[in-house]
Amino acid sequence: MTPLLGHTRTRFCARHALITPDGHVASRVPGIEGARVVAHITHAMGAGFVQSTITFEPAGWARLTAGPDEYVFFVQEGSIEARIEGKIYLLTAGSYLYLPPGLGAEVHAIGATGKLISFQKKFVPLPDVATPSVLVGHAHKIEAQPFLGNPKALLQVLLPDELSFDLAVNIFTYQPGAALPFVETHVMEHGLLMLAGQGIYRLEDAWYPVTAGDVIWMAPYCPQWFVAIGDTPASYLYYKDVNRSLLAP
Ligand code: UGY
Ligand code: MN
Repeated sequence: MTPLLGHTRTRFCARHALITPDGHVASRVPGIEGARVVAHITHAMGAGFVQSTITFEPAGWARLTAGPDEYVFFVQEGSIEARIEGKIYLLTAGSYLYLPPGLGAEVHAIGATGKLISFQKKFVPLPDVATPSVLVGHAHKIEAQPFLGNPKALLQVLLPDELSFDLAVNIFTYQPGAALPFVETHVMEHGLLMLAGQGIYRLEDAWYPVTAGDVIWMAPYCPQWFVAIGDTPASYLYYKDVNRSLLAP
């Protein structure tokens, strides 16, 4: 269908944003070549983290220098190779990698292309708690747990539920008709990518139809609620800051 010129479902508000694929514009990012980088959520909009999509061309690469930031990469499509401290990690669709602060990495696609969802933030250390190490996993190996007892809303927690991690990245999968049991309002911030299916996301006092490819930012205390609709399950990948002092660092 021809897109309706001048129309978009994208909404950008002070405490939340819905960013739909029709409006994506790539950024040139130092240290990344031969890849299309779309910065969905950044400090420029008031967020405490960065969520981007990096789509590699065959000879593309990203070189991340060691610094105070940590990263979680989730492979959405294709195969990706990451080199960290001389070790090679092979990632396929559904795999993810945690890169702790203080380590550099070189990342590229193997084969035609590869698409990474990247969550990046400044790591907040805790006294007497060791910084996490590099971690690689696959979503298929993570058990799906009923969310607050609902077997039609399944949560997969990709990173260890340990104090050393100051961020969580999870996958939520809902059967059509399943919903969050209440409108959540919490101090934690979210960045979200719809992976599959459709639903209605309530953000503050607005209700948005959402579908695969949509990105959502929820600032701290943004009231939020979701119901899956349509004929197939809806799932989303999302970021959350966790496990740290409630006083600003
Ligand atoms: O982890 C969460 O806060 C999750 N229940 N939020 C959400 O899906 N919007
Ligand atoms: Mn939430």
